[in-house]
Amino acid sequence: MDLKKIMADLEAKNPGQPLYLQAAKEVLETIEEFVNANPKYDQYAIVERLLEPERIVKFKVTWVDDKGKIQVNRGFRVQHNMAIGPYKGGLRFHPTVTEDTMKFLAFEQTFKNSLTTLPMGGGKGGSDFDPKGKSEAEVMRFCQSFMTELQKYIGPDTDVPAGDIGVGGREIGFMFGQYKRLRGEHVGTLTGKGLEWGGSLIRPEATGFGAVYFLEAMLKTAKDKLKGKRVAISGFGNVAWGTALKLAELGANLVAISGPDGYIIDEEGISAPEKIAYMDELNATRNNVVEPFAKKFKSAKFVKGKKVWEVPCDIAMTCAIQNELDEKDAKLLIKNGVKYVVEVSNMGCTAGAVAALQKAKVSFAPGKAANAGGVATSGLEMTQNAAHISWTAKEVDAKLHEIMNNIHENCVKYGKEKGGYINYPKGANIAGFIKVADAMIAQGVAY
Ligand code: 2IT
Repeated sequence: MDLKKIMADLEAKNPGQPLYLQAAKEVLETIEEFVNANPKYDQYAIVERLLEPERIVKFKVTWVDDKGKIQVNRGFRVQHNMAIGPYKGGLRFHPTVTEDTMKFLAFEQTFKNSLTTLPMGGGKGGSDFDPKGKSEAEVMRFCQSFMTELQKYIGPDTDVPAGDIGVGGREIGFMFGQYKRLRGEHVGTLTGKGLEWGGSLIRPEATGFGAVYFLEAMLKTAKDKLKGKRVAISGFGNVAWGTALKLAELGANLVAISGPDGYIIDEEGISAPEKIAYMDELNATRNNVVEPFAKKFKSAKFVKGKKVWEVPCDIAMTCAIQNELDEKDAKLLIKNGVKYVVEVSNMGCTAGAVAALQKAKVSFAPGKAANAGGVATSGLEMTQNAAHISWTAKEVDAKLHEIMNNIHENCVKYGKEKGGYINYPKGANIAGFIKVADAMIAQGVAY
């Protein structure tokens, strides 16, 4: 493959989409050598085909706010690749959502879902709707309007959305209700459902649990231990919450969490059940501020307007949003002795940050590997729905753990370099690519 030419064509075809170009470039640079060593991929133009989403649906979402004013938002669903299973991926409601955001996330999702070992293709959707400050009735009206359009394009064997930033159990409930009303079917078209109506145990915790299982595997490979390690994470949403729960259970010392308003440092550690439960409570308000945490717990201090990456730590985990850790942050973390950086948000680090971390031989896990536990557990929810059964928490957790260990093994298999350093992004991208690429070849020139 001619990387330069492919990137130049991609830039020309996708003007004003820096996130998509960033995600694509990272993958292309890491699979180049592998693709060139296996000529069948060029022969079938797999790379060029993977760079074009199979379908992008873009639609208008109108709704009436509590004051009776009509609001207009944009809705999206990017159906990126269906080679190994129905499109699968979350819905994000956040003011930063654009077609670019959706395309990068759907592209990442295809590789991530392939890594899970489960039969799921890649998709992503969402809206620029901002849940901040909206009443429950407004959120419900928005979700109903959004689903009225989206339902034309999804189904349990075609495309199965779930949550992401701004979309939790409440929003999935409103959307599921509307889907059921319009289609007259109670099926597993959405994951992240409530337990009483088709949801899976452990799904709310799964992204964070999976990331910590992945981290444990990284530590084990480096002959190191999680217990007592000083950890800083960004965010206080669903993903940060699950991460904090598992870190506490395994004896790590979580000292910092963050929000868009600044960060919280708590030298007593954020491991007490009431502290972690309060993260979830704060998130549920959708007010996007972490400051109240310091008002509630005496040992916690709020640092306004600063990034959490200035806190000295052994382990840093991004649990908020894309590009939240940049090159400057990476260099400060390195200076302060960081050993492991785990992307739990999708593309949490900028390309400059990843390069700096790898140059300093910091062990770095990309989101598509480390955060795959969320979608993997969604895959387990789909299986339970299709078979009309429900597994126990222990059963789901054991499967999740096994999946994360498997992803880690695959990263090591394809990412281990001569000196022993593990290039996790390379390993994840190659392992994810192989399954999708080979399925595309087997299925002929379909997409
Ligand atoms: O980024 C992700 O993998 C998710 N938001 C979860 C997607 C899913 O289908 O559970």
